[in-house]
Amino acid sequence: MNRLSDFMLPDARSTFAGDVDALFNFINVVSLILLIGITIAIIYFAYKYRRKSEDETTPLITHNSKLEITWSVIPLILVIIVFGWGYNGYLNLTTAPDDAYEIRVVGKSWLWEFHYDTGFVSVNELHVPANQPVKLILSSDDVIHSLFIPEFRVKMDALPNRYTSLWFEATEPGEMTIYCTEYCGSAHSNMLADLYVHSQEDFQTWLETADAVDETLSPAELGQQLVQRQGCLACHSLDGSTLQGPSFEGIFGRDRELQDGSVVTIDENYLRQSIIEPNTQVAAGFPAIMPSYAGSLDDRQIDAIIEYLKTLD
Ligand code: HEC
Ligand SMILES: [Cu+2]
Repeated sequence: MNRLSDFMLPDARSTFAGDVDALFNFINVVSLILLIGITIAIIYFAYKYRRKSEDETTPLITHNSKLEITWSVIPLILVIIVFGWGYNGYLNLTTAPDDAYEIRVVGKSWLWEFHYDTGFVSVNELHVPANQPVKLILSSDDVIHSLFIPEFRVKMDALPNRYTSLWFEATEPGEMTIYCTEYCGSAHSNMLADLYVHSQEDFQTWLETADAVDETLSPAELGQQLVQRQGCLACHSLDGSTLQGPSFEGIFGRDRELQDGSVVTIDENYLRQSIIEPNTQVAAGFPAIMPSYAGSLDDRQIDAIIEYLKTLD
């Protein structure tokens, strides 16, 4: 924190973050003044009107109109200011400009998918242009999630079977973290995404090349990249530790006991099936919570992931 406007909050990096902070600071300062004033008055009156002798009687006071009107009207004015200011901010926050660039966001237990107008989908990675309004249209595949970008001061629930939206305009390029702020199950705290704010030209370049295949990568290298980018590591470790799902360490060729008690050897077909239709063969001792990647990974990408998993021994 190096400015008053950042008090208790991360750097403000969207066009309306300044407004949100100003209101937040106003409420804090007013509360502080009232707290100090009322505390001093209580201590002072307790001392001034203390009982001074045994036979002193309390005077009978029923009311004092001037005082009562003052202590009703001052808080009323403060509350009206906070309401008006907050309502105005709320309208700004909920009304996206018509020229906003739209991105579809889907929350799943436990990853974030971002769908761009080119058809490209990125997982746990959101790319946006700076100095241009961006509108996120959110929904959830399962339970309620909530998307939070602290630096932009925006947060919105992602609900199953209903769309919600939020918008922002980033003031400068940079990297930030997106959080899920609705407790959504055991890997809730891993449900993070990286936010990349590019300059407008860089964003166009990124969008045009995002789904281009890097021909210089070997299948295993492409697979490694996909496993990192598709959110697999939120649930699968590479070091043998058990997260939500079994570790990928030494996975290929291992025996796998399934929920129905049968034992299979993990081969290419098992891996492929696990990625496309995870719930048809659920590993014993694990919940059937893996999202299906059918439709979001093509054959070439699935082959690459299998090649990569084979190298992990
Ligand atoms: C939300 C958590 C989650 C994510 C994300 C996830 N998985 Fe899974 N995965 C699981 C769970 C839980 C299991 C075990 C239950 C089952 O077999 O369905 C599993 C099972 C598997 C298996 C079978 C492993 C074994 O030892 O039997 C493979 C292979 C697999 N996942 C691959 C992937 C890949 C590749 C990705 C990313 C493209 C991925 N998973 C993303 C949760 C997840
Ligand atoms: Cu969540």
